[in-house]
Amino acid sequence: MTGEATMPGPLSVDGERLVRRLLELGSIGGLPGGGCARLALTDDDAAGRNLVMSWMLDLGLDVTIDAVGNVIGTRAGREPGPPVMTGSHIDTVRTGGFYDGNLGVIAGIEVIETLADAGVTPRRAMAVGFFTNEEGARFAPDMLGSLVYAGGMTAEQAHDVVAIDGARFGDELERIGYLGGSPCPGQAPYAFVELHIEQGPVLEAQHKRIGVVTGVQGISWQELTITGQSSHAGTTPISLRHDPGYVAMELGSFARRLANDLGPPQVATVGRLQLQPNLVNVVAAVASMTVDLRNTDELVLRHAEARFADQCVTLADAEGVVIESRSLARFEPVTFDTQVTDLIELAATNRGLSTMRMPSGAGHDAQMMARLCPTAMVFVESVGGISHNVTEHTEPVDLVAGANVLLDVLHRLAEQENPWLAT
Ligand code: HGY
Ligand code: MN
Ligand code: MN
Repeated sequence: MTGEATMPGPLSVDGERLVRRLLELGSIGGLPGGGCARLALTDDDAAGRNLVMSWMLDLGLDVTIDAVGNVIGTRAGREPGPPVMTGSHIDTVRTGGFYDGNLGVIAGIEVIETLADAGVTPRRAMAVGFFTNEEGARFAPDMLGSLVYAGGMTAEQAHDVVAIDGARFGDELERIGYLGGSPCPGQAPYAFVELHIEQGPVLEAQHKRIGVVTGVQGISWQELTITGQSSHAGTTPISLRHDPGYVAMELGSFARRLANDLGPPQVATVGRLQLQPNLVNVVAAVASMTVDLRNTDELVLRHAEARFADQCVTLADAEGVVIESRSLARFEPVTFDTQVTDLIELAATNRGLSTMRMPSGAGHDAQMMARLCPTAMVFVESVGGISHNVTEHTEPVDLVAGANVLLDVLHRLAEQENPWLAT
């Protein structure tokens, strides 16, 4: 690694301001039993966007909005050139917590504000962004905004995506006032580092403070529409049925058996399942379901997809139903830049924080930004490994520790000579 092996000086973030903003943002779309719901491009998402943008503008950042609603705030450096960038997302799932995505955005603002408060203007510009529709819960695929930013989809294609509630992406973006004029793909940053909660049980189980994220596992989402024959639940003999509800449940249990058969890190999830007409005494006419398959190994993921597809053919033949599959998202595993992961490990160690290297089970905007520049992620612990659940929690001490590691890494990247030359 060229350049000095030390990290910047003893600056630290304002932990009280960081936590206060997380709770303030979390109150938007707040749910009665705790947690929050800000599905992408809803009015609650718009309110969250407005609040975070106000913090960026109050900080004096140059704020841009692009053609899919990605919002980026930039503070100029001493020299011209691409910014060191951080960020994440502020849209949530329907049963979201206060930290998934939000931490990376608010910590990014906090880092820039801490440097500005200290009168420090790094060599390179620094930028913090929130990307549209990272969750993919309302519009598929997930990471849609950062995918467009990185050139993996056009803004026009994104505008025509239809939500699970029938709304069109471009119409909703315009309705909430976030159809911006900045071009897509976006500017390639000098480097991208994302702080995020782990959302899993590993850091807690291993008693480690900081996750040095080495990459993101591959993701395969498909939506199945299973069409059979609706009939009377009492009079129709089993041998004469063409029951999509039965097939859907068989496929759901097959997915679990497949994951167990392949072993970790293979996972399989049926997150959505709907029957029509969904009545107690009617054999369903149609079943629709989603299947989420993930693995860190692309070949094993393809093998899992193939075995699942074979099971669909077998069941469709046996039950006399028709199964149509539509891909909602398909991203191969991503490996992050080792120079950036080394910096994260050094920064955490210099702050006396224990670390471990680990892949991410969840998808993140960083996996898209890795297409543009050297990229990596910082994880902090999720209590009980719980996320995508209103009880999601990360202790303030860990929120602040993660933000300080982010501060040191971004500051180092913003000051260093060009380290991307071969060492
Ligand atoms: O699905 C995911 O992994 C992410 O939360 N979008
Ligand atoms: Mn997230
Ligand atoms: Mn999420």
